Amino acid sequence: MFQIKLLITIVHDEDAIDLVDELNSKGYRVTKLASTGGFLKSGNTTMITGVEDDKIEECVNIIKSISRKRDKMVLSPTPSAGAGVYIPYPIEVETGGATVFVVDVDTFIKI
Ligand code: 2BA
Repeated sequence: MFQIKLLITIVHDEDAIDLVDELNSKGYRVTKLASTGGFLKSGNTTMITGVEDDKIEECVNIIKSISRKRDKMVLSPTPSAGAGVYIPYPIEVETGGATVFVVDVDTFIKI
């Protein structure tokens, strides 16, 4: 008997539509949520996908094939130390391809 898992996937906004299209075309249902990264304070996309556990590998492979890593220059979110003065400095941050959580689902009900 299959167990349902929930994939929670955080991707770059620019990859989101392609990923939804590809998952849908392979028969997966997706809910797409606008989200914000806590560190960069910029938009990203969170997708929730309910799948049977034997499909996790295929789903993760689809996510891998679409999601690209990106380097981004940002101002440091934490101040450099010194005399109470906030001096932002640029840092390079690598984001994505994707952050994926696989979560057990206790019960799945469709009405
Ligand atoms: P953000 O929190 O905006 O983080 C963007 C990128 O900044 C991260 O990329 C990572 O490279 C860097 N970063 C995050 N926190 C950092 C810190 N405390 N110090 C130094 N660098 C830091 P990713 O790891 O690819 O994460 C992309 C987005 O996925 C995150 O956006 C966040 O929205 C989500 N995410 C990643 N890991 C998560 C986790 N364990 N729990 C919840 N959300 C997570």
